[in-house]
Amino acid sequence: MSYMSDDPQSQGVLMFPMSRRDFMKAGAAAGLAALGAPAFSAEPSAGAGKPNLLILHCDQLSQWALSIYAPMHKNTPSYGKTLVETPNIARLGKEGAVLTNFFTNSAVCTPSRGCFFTGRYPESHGAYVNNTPLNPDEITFGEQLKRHGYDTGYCGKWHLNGPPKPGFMTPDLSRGFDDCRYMFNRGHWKKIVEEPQPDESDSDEKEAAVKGAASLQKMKAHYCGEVKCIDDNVGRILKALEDKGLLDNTIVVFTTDHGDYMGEHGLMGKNQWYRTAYQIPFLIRYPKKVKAGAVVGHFATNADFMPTVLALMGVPPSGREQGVDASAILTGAKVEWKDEANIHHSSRQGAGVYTPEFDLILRNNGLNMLFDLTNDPEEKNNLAGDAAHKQVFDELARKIITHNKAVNPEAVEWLQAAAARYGAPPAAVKENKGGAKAGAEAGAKDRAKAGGGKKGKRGAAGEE
Ligand SMILES: [Ca+2]
Repeated sequence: MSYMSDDPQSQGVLMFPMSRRDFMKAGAAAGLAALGAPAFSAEPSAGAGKPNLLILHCDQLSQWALSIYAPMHKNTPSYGKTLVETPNIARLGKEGAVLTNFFTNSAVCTPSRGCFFTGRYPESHGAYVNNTPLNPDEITFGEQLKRHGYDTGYCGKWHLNGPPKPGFMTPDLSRGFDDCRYMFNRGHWKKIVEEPQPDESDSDEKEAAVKGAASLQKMKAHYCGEVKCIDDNVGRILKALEDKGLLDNTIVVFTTDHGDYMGEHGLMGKNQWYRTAYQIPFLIRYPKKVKAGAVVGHFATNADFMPTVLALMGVPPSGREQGVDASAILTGAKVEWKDEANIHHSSRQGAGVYTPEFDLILRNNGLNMLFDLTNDPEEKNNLAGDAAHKQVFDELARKIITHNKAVNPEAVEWLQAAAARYGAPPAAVKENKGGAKAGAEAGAKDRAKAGGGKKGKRGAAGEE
């Protein structure tokens, strides 16, 4: 997680009707300043009735790290505690909607961002693993908004242009985001200043097994400090928009590319198989269409974002999107809705589906994973191979295969083979680390193919 006020990798995406300059000057000045770019100053835009769009897109931010979400995880005591107060981010949820079941389709940087910006799944948009560029013919929502009269801009990390680091972008590379002066491809530049605090940690033995409770506590403290920094600057952005009279005509979205394991399952980082790195924050404020205080429990994913936000803005989709328009679940309209999130691991050795009751991951090594969320919300007891759950396993496996036939046909053969291995011994937690190793190895091959960088300290197919 990496969004800091004095940190050039801080993230944000800006879309404005009519006059980008005026909006940047008037509305997003504090936001840009918070994002590490210079402030602008001038008069507000008339806006011509069309909504502005401001996206605050953090890197590696877990739901449990935000105070509006933490109480919603009361059934998962390993991460259902408020560790840091984030009132400004909470304001977006109180004055707009908070989505409790919003997921990334892939829990690592590049593929997640590809889904978010194109509305397509990783193997379809081409950026399925870190440091691999989008296919040349992908259309981002930035490009689509530009085609429909919007001025567009992007500040911060992009990570969809291959290996260059930092790789400052130019308009010919920026995929529809015209103002790309402060848009760079990848890299993390954190600045953390420690101030000793009283020990209020209740780290458990499992966490201690990761690196030692003291070390974990320190990492959590750093993480929460960065989260607080983000929240302070979200407050500055909202105040600036409010002061200029632009807030209510601006769709403000706050989300991230993926979450962060902080000791859960004995893991650190992301890009594994468990839900907590995939179930991410998503808040949206737009009082003209989104009712204040709405808590939306329906499932939606990054691949749904582009068709959804375009629908809210009255702009047609590009026609290439694979995700679905979820605007009805935000506006409260009655709609038939399928509560499923499709998961694509960047190793291309695992694919899954999350549902309200069960999560299933099919893996090419046969170590499938099935969890009963009702009775095991922290996903500690793998039921793959359990005779009593064969019916639900088969049903979910069919969903995974059907989805992948449409968006990732190369995987269908091994997915069918994995689904047929129902009798295989269930994967224990330590075996999952083996899975992570397999993922890291596959990711390393992919990076080599893409000309990418070194394996990150925490392994598992890249560290961004
Ligand atoms: Ca990331």
